[in-house]
Amino acid sequence: MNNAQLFERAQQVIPGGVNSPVRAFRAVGGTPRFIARAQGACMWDAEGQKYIDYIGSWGPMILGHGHPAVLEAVLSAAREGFSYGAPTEREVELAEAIIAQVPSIEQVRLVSSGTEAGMSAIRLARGATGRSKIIKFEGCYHGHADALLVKAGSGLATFGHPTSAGVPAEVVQHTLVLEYNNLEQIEEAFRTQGAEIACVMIEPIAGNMNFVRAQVPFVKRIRELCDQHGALFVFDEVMTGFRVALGSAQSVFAKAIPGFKPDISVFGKVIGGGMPLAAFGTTRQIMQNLAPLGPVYQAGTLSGNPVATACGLATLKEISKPGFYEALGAKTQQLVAGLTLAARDAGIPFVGDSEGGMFGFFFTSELPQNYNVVMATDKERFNRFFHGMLDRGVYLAPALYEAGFVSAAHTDADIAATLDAARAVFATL
Ligand code: HOZ
Repeated sequence: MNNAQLFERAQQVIPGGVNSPVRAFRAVGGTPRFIARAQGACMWDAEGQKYIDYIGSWGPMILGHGHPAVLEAVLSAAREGFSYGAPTEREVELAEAIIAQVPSIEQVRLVSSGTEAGMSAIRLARGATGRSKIIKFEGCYHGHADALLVKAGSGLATFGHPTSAGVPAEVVQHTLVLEYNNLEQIEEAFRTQGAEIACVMIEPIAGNMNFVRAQVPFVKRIRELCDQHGALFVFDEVMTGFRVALGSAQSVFAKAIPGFKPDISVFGKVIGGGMPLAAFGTTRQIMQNLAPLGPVYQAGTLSGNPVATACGLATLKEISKPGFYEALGAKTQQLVAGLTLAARDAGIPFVGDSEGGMFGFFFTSELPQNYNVVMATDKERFNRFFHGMLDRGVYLAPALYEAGFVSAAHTDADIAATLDAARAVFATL
């Protein structure tokens, strides 16, 4: 069956034909590609068409597809059993491996998805502080837990509105949504409601509005405000964790803000190496609130799954090798610089940015600082670029609002082929 036939068939039995909305290509139009297999930096669809993959399963595949050491670890773990519902040594090893790279956390709880980790982090923050209110930022996505599917209210004094049907207004009444990188709003929120705020949750580099960095003074000030008011600072590193640096985005901010640490960190994607695995972690003291030690409940049948932990551990072992992030970061920068140059040569307004193996680009002339500015960039041009690249065998994220990912398996030839394709497409825009 070809992609169109598979999509038609899928729509009969799966809503929209997909198990996660962005895969349906609604933002860019056209027929989603049904992927048959992947190896290294490439994927092949049901029609045998090859693509250079810059999604990498939306972040996890930092080593590329089918890395031999990871594959071997997964196959060997699978032979020993898929799931036990009982503790294993490998979970301990993975927890130790995560903690070893992230000085802000002393303990982690392993779960199965970023949504679960984010939701549990919020519950933990509320349980530990005894407070209800949480602050998030417009354009940051923290999974699809009810309390986090919120858009900004009409003013700072008003709490947000649900962004999904099925989420009662009462459920989001404790969620305050502020503008990303807006210092005045966060100051005002703490000045008026500081004693009630359990936590501030942020994507330190937002990967769900393409690629937008939280500015250093913004992060620094949130840290100070949380400390002054007894609120917890939650870094959602589901995308950035072990992706932008071995120490994750918090290590990048710690370079600019000496001693900087968030209180709670949320991980997913890379730590599972492509298997369903995520985690949240913090100090031993805050973690004491979690069941079975404390009153904050959290559990999961597949949490710490033996095959997923094998995949995660093998991945962490590879990415911990000296020089890994230097090479990955250089390759990603080479891609973004090449795209920027090609766009400039074609006279097209274009800006890009990257950190480690994560990147983004916009059809506009200045890097956006918040969601509204991202929304004002040239979406039609992005969509034409996306399809032009796809037709030439380059698979970018099928929406302007998503970050891109480079893997260690991308070769210089892959980057060169991508830039050749981009030059050809820019000429048509
Ligand atoms: N959460 C991803 C978008 N930021 C989509 C994941 C997927 O469709 O696989």
